[in-house]
Amino acid sequence: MTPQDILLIGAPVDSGKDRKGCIMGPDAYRTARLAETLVELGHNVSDLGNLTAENTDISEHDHLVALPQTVGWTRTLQEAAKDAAPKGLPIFLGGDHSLALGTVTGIADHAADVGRPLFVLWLDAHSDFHTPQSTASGNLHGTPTAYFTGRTGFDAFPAVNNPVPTENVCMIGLRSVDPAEHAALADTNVSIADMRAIDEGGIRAPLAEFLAKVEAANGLLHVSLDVDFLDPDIAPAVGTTVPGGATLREAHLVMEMLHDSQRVTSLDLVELNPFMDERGKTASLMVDLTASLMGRRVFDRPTRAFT
Ligand code: 4U7
Ligand code: MN
Ligand code: MN
Ligand code: MN
Repeated sequence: MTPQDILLIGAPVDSGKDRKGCIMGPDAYRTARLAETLVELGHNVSDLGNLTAENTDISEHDHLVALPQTVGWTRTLQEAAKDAAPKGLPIFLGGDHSLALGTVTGIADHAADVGRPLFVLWLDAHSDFHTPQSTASGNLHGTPTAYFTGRTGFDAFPAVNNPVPTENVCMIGLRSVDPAEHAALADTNVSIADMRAIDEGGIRAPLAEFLAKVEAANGLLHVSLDVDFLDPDIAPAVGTTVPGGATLREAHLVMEMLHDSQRVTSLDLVELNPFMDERGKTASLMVDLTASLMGRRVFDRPTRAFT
């Protein structure tokens, strides 16, 4: 396994929705020994501590929850991502999913700087493809994929200089997509493996197809892992549970395939709400999944496996 320089960046973003608690996410990952686990695998790990959101002079919005704070976080995280990407593999410790408004656009600017295409793997129960106009809840953690693919309507946010083409985005695990998102996604080339597709054909095929595209384009790959990708029985530490999520084995397989691809260049761990956890089990599971992504194997595969 090739040792990597990993940068842990705490992003205690809690402005993307009404229910609070994701502010504790970064420290829960530290408590669950994320850094030590990655060091034991042979990586070089620096924990850069927690970021704080830039202040803005934007006013509160009638419908959108905590708009000024989320715009501030977006600016902060864009800079942090752009800064970190040339130095190693950043892992953004969330924080809710609105942090991806900043991380993905910052990484996209870095990709443009180095002249490589960026691909995004979105592991989530939700597509998060709302615009500030289409969201019924007003919760901005439901909007990052719309923002970083360059949909309009994000006037209060920084302009997106390098939108990620929709054909470079793959969503796996979907099982809660609002009608407005559904209609908007139909006009795009986003690859989607919803839970029915996974039930019928397995989780391996859609991921393998996407990874082949990343490989063929010599792309950078950003992975955004929302805790609710996982079934709430194994990952209860989320605000709103959506039943019928990925199993432990499916999730580890995804991570192991990502490791084998050697393509992942940045990662978000998002939506962990430690206040809702059961004796740290979700935080520990997220650490285990990150370990699989970074090269941990349950056992070395025999050279002559049964076929
Ligand atoms: B998450 C939702 F209505 N679509 O817009 C909304 F179902 O980052 C949920 O994926 C958004 O957890 C979920 O509020 C955002 C809802
Ligand atoms: Mn999400
Ligand atoms: Mn989600
Ligand atoms: Mn959520």
